[in-house]
Amino acid sequence: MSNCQNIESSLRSQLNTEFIGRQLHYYPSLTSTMEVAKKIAREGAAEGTVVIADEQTSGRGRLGRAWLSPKGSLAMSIILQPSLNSLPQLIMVASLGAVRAIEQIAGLKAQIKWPNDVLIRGKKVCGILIESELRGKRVNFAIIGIGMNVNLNPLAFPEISITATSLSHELGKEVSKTELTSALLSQLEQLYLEAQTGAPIYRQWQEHMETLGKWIQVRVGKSAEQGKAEAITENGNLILRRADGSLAEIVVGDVTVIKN
Ligand code: BT5
Repeated sequence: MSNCQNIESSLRSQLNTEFIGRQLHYYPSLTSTMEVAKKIAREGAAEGTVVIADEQTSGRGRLGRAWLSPKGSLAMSIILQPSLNSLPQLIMVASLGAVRAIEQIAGLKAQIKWPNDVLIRGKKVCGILIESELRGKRVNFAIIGIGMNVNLNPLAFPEISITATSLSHELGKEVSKTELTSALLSQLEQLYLEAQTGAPIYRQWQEHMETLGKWIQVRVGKSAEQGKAEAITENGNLILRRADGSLAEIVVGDVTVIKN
């Protein structure tokens, strides 16, 4: 049995999910799991289909940014068919699932930086990308992309050495990627099903949000807003209180903390 089949079959045997990961496409190396997931979603892949790669050669973040995924990182995309109403909750499902799986398998406390980063001790350990395609008022498919630094040395990668961390770097030992992936898929399934029933996932999300209560700058394209991160809405938007007391509701952006 090749190493690739080994990893794939041990992951299959450890899966505790009903539907997420039951269809599993495993690759030792890929350009980006998002590309393959999108292609097979358009061809009608079942809900819960997972595309997973040991390394990506053109991993991507938001807004055309690059996502580094060398061997030792976890890169996967999950195809879902949420209701239109619950689409905004996918980012919460994904980041909260990552926080819980990290705690469960590595025993580490992780926090969420609005909107899509998972941090340990202020450094990025996991990034999330959501892409979706609508057909009329229906979600044709949505894809959750998750990249996590599991067993890698962030100091070996100059692009991220200052801002990133990994589970092995924090723990001083390696973590089983199979156990982590299986735990993550279980957490995602549970949260996704909760979100579909209309449960208020944002409350739990908010509890892990390190951004709240801080004085921040949010960059949206070329413009920027400053204020205190005051609350999260049900849809995951950030409520910012500006210095003059007025409120702004921010849907997307990049946050920099100015003052704790
Ligand atoms: C993200 O974008 O954080 C979303 C990353 C999603 C990656 C997954 S992996 C599986 C799936 N397939 C893909 O091709 N993508 C998804 P954003 O918020 O735009 O953050 C990107 C920024 O994070 C970069 O500009 C770097 O500064 C930083 N970065 C890149 N690689 C990193 C890494 N491995 N660890 C920590 N930070 C990283």
